[in-house]
Amino acid sequence: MDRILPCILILFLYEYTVLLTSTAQVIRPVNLNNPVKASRIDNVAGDVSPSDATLVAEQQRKVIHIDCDCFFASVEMRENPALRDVPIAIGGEADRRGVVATCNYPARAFGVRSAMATAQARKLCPHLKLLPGRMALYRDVSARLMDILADYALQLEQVSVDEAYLEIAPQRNATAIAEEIRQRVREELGITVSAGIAPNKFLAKIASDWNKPDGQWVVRPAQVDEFVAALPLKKIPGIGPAMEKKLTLYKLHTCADVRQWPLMELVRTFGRTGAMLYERARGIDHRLLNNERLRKSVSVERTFAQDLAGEAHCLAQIPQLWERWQERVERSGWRTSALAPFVKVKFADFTQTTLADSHEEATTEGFSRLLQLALKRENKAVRLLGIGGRLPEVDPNQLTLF
Ligand code: TTP
Ligand code: MG
Ligand code: MG
Repeated sequence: MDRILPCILILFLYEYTVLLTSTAQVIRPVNLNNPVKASRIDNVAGDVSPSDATLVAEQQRKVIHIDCDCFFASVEMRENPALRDVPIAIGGEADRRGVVATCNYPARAFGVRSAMATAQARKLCPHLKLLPGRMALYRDVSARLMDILADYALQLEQVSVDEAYLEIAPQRNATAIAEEIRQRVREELGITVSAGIAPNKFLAKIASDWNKPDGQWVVRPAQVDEFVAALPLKKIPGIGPAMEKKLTLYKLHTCADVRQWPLMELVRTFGRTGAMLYERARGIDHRLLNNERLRKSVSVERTFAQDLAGEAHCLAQIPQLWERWQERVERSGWRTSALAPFVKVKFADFTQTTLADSHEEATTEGFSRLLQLALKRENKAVRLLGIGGRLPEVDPNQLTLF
């Protein structure tokens, strides 16, 4: 019996790791639009003082961190809305010494948490409803989420199954983008996410937790100092329970406490973590986004308030979809001519069909032809229409050729 617990734990951790590695498929294309990378290139060229250029670029950075709210549980609640108001957890059964992968917010009100033994969770919340988990479904939702995020990002770094960083162009309105992302995820995926907006990854990650669930928080450059000062050190990614204990021995609890220590002292006492703490305590994080996900398509879709009946009404939607699609293609950096068009139709009874033709042109006429064919498949009213273009299959190593 004693062997079962480690086995279940390992199984869970294994699934979790597989999930992360399989979804975080990454490439590194050269993106000259990225202001941060561009500034580094300037530095190498020696046109400007390196420190000045880096400083300006970093102050201008706009990073958004997105994290799903109680991710596995959210997907389960979407699949069965009756679960929304009852405490649920995803995990192994208590009699098999299972652990909780996650739980919804009603369960959290009872103190149930991720990685807690299910037996303990049941003690805290006797009417907890336990679900076994559906990894394939979560993986699918995760991939769709990343597709949505890719529409807005100059660079995208997926860090786990339910979270990612986006670097957006400094001149764009990050608050509005985060709002749009959250709304699209709600409408298209049926789950909620929270967002943090800040000049760097560290602050964006902390900020996305600030107004969770279903919220967002902005840390503007002028607010960084104040935002960070009261932050407990255990909130800093990379500070685990052991390091927290050690910091407490030195009476270090918040970032303001750390600021009292000279860099050398921090490094002597805490090694590399000390150097990291010196920067984070001042809201500094130079890390760039280092992964960009290879996206597979660029698409837009619209769900209608009232179902559309008849081909003519559906075709009349193409110009508007086309306009939105063009904007998105432009943002993605691809050219329309490189994309193989497809249309998606969801009917009133929620069945759906997708029709693609790599020989068809991605033009309004091309999409109209595809749509006419797709509509012939079913004689039903239409609930949703989408158009999109698939990217050519490329070897990631060859991507710099494009
Ligand atoms: P998290 O983002 O850490 O947690 P969460 O999305 O469930 O809740 P929150 O609203 O606080 O962000 O993890 C994402 C998913 O990863 C989570 O839904 C289930 C899975 N997971 C595990 O399987 N084991 C774990 O120990 C943790 C922390 C998460
Ligand atoms: Mg989450
Ligand atoms: Mg997460």
